[in-house]
Amino acid sequence: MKKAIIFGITGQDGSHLVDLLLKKDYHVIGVIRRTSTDSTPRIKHVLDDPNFELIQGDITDAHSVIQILKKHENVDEIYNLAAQSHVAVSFKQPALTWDVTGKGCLNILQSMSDLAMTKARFYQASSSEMFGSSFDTKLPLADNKGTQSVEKYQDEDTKFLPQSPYAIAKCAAHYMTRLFREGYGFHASAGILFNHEGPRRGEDFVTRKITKWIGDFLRWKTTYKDETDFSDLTFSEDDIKIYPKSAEGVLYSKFPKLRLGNLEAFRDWGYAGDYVEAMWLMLQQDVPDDYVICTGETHTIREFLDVAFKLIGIDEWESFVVVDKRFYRPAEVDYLRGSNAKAKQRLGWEPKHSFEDLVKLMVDHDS
Ligand code: NAP
Ligand code: G4F
Repeated sequence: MKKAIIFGITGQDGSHLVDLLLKKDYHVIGVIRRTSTDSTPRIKHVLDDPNFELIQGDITDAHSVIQILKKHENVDEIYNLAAQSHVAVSFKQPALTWDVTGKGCLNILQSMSDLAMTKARFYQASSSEMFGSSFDTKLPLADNKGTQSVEKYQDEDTKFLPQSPYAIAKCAAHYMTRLFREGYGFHASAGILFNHEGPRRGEDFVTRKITKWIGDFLRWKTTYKDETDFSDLTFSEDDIKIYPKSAEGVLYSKFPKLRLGNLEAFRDWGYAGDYVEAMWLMLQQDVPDDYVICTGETHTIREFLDVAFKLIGIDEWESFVVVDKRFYRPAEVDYLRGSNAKAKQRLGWEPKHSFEDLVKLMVDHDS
C-alpha cells in the first residue's frame, strides 16, 4: 500500500486529494495545524477511514515538519498544498504569507534533504498568480471579418511577473522546488494550477462568494414568498426589499446586496476535483517536471455573474450587485488563460467539467 502525506489537508484541494488517494488505496497522513475552532468540515467524511490519519503540525515550524517526516520516512508521496492562499489577504499580511506560502515549502524540502528522503516524491502547489501581468501571444489569428486578433495565454515557458506578496512567495517556493529537483536530484514537481473552484471552495473567493450569496438570497426570498418571480423586489443603494402586497409601502424585509470588487478581471476557472487528479499524475511520472493545469478558457467575473444569475431566473444581475472599492487590490492580475498542451500530452490529463458545469455545480450546491 502506498503512503502519502498531505500538508494543507483541511483546505479545498486537500479534501479532494484525500478522496482521490483513498480511492486509489493509499494510506494518507493529513497534516493539520492547531486552531481554536474545528477546521475539519471538508474532511469529516474521511476521519473514520482506517487508511486515514491526522497529525498536528505547522509548515512554518521547521522542527514540527522534520518530526512529521522522520516519523514517516518511508512515505512515497508528499503533497504541499498548505498556504495562506488568499491574494487580497496577502497585501495585508505579507510577512505571514511569506512564512507560510514561501518558506513553508523550503521547510519541507530541506527536511526531506536532511533526512535523505531521496525516494519520496514531492508535489508543490504553484499558481497561475505567478504569471501576474505576463502572457504570451500566439501568431495573430485571422477572424472571419478579415481582421487579425491575438490570442493571449500562459504556459510553462511564460515568464513570471508576480503582482502580490502571495504570488512572490509562490515564485520563491516554485524556484526552490526546481532547485531541489535539478540541484539535488529530488523527484520534485510543481503544478502551476489556474483557478479551480467547487462547492468546497472557501467562501471569500469570488466564485463561492457569488454562489453562496445566491443561495442565501433565495432562502431569504422564499421565507417571505413562494413564487420564483422577482418582479416585486425593490432596490435601494445597499439592500433588496420585499414589500407585502397587502400593506403597500410598509417594509417587510430587506437583504444586503452582493458587494464585489473588480468585475473586469479574466480567470481560467476549472473544477477542483479534476485538478487534484493532475497533481497525482505528476507524481506517477518517471521524470519530475512542472506542468500548467487549466481549462484553456477564460471568463470575466461579469460572465460568471451572467451564468450564475441566469440559473436562478435573473437575466439582469446589475441591480443585485454593488461594486465596492474596498474589494479592489493594490495590484490586479487582469488576464489569466492557460494552455494545457503539455499536461494533455505528457500526463494524458484534461478537465472534465466546463465553465457552465462548474457554475451550475456551485449554484446548485449553495441553493
Ligand atoms: P485553501 O483552501 O486555502 O487551503 C489551504 C490549506 O493550507 C488549509 O488546509 C490550511 O489550514 C493550510 N495551512 C495554512 N497555513 C498553514 C500552516 N502554517 N501550516 C500548515 N497548514 C497550513 O487552499 P486551496 O484552494 O485548497 O489550495 C491549495 C493550494 O494550492 C494552496 O497552496 C494554494 O495557494 C494553491 N493554489 C490554489 C489554487 C486555487 O484556485 N484553489 C490555484 C493555484 C494554486 P486551515 O484550514 O487551518 O486554514
Ligand atoms: O477568487 P479570487 O480571490 O482568486 P484569485 O485572486 O484569482 O486567487 C485564487 O486563484 C489563484 C490561481 O490563479 C490561487 F493561486 C489563489 O490561491 C486563489 O485560489 O479573485 C478572482 C478575481 C480577482 O481579479 C479579484 O480582484 O475576482 C476579483 N474579485 C472581484 N470581487 C474578487 C471580489 N475577489 C474576491 N476574493 N472577492 C471579491 O469580492
